[in-house]
Amino acid sequence: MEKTFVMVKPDGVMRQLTGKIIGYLEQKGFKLVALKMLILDQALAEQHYAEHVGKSFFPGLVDFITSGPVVAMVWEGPGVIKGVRELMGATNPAEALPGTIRGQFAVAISRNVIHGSDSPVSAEREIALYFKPEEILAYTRPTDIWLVE
Ligand code: D4T
Repeated sequence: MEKTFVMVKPDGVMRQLTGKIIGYLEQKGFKLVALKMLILDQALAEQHYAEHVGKSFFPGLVDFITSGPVVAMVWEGPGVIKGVRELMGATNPAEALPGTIRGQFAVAISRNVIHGSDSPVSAEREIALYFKPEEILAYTRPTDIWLVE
């Protein structure tokens, strides 16, 4: 089954939005299969955002993402990578549609509450960055027969 990496960023944790964000993805029907709380060090932050090295916003991005706890998760479900990106809304919360997580909970691009992998390649890379294979659980929910054919 398709998996994606999702992270509640330090602003989301500090603003006590973690429960709402998890609830939002749960209500959709996606399955939480791994979760941990951690504070990113400089090295992990630079690996996570390797594609943005050299951009003007990179130093601020690394300072922000290492500034407090994050909640790192793996979610599973049909079409979960694109599905989570759509539920998150546009990177810039000013452009995120009402009803999306960023549309509801954020106003600034540098404080956009949540991260989700943007492709299967990113999902695989990011999951491996935060989780060992044995930390990702396989289980069946009683609701699976009502959510997944
Ligand atoms: P992440 O990776 O955090 O989920 O965000 P997106 O996938 O939606 O967007 P991104 O990789 O383009 O940007 C990564 C991260 O950098 C912040 N950012 C981005 C910023 O502070 N200023 C900027 O101009 C841009 C483009 C927001 C998300």
